[in-house]
Amino acid sequence: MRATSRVFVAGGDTLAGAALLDLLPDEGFVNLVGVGGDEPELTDALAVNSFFASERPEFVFLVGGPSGGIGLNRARPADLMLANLQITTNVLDAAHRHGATKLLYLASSCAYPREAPQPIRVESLGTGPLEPTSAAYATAKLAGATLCDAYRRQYGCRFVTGFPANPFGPHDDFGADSGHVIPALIRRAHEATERGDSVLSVWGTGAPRREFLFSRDLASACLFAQRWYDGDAPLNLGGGTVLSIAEVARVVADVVGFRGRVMFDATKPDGAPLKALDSSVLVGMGWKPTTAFRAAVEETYHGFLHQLATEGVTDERLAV
Ligand code: GFB
Repeated sequence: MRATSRVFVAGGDTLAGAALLDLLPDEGFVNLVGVGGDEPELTDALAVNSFFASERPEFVFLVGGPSGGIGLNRARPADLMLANLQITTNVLDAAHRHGATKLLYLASSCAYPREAPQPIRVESLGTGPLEPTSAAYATAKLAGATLCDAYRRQYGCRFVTGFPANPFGPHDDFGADSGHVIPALIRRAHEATERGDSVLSVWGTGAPRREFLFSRDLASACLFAQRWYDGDAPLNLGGGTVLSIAEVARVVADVVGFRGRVMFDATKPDGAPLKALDSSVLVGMGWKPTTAFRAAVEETYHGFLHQLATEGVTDERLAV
């Protein structure tokens, strides 16, 4: 990649996309195409095709497509699956037709089998049943990864799939029911503090463990992979912090200033018991995350306060 390469972030309004659009100019890239209102509607095949025909992006980050936490996955599996399938097929097809030099596709760690040995290696893909709460979305992500591989095999396209650890950051969806655990808890802890509640309710038992990756670190991992990785195998994008949900809740409560009690609501689903990625290939190539977990939660809380003060925080954004 050169500073003048034409770079397209497909999904610039998502958590990972917004972080990439912040990072790329800082890294000297001066030719970003399809930014803001210029990004085509990714579910519209004709719009995506004509965008690629006119703008001819050379390097593509395919990070678009709606996603959400366990609540959204249970409430809207069809919407999540359909939009992700449409976006992935549209963008991969257009990138192939119009000769993009390279594409990085961001899948999701929920595409791994629920019972995969931990930390999860890419060899575990397709070896067992998916976590049922997110199986529809995960199947769309698996299809995307398989399609990248198929284009690689059939046409020699340099399409690479990355599997990120659970991302979070300032541009998150802070919907109390739709968001992932960190933004949802930030929202609820903030509102509980404002009301002077004595109890903060956390879904599930608090025992599940997740590997978390700050969105700026995820963007940096994506750029690193785009620049330096061109293997046939997908690449895990992790190396972040593995914490239990109870530990996460304590950090969030502390950052937000919630002084009451944290209670676990075991009537809500836990999801997978543990998800941590084996990112030894990426780390072995010289990449590692740089943001400490607490500092990342603080920055995410500032992102929430900013969203609250500007656009307001909606309850179901259906975006990454
Ligand atoms: O973030 P989350 O929805 O991601 O949930 P998953 C992680 C854990 O946090 C689960 C608990 O054990 C939840 O029960 N949790 C506690 C909460 N309080 C809350 C809360 O207020 N909101 C949420 N959302 N969780 C997602 C997949 O699963 O992982 C997506 O559903 C995506 O498809 C994403 O792949 C990376 O790791 O369980």
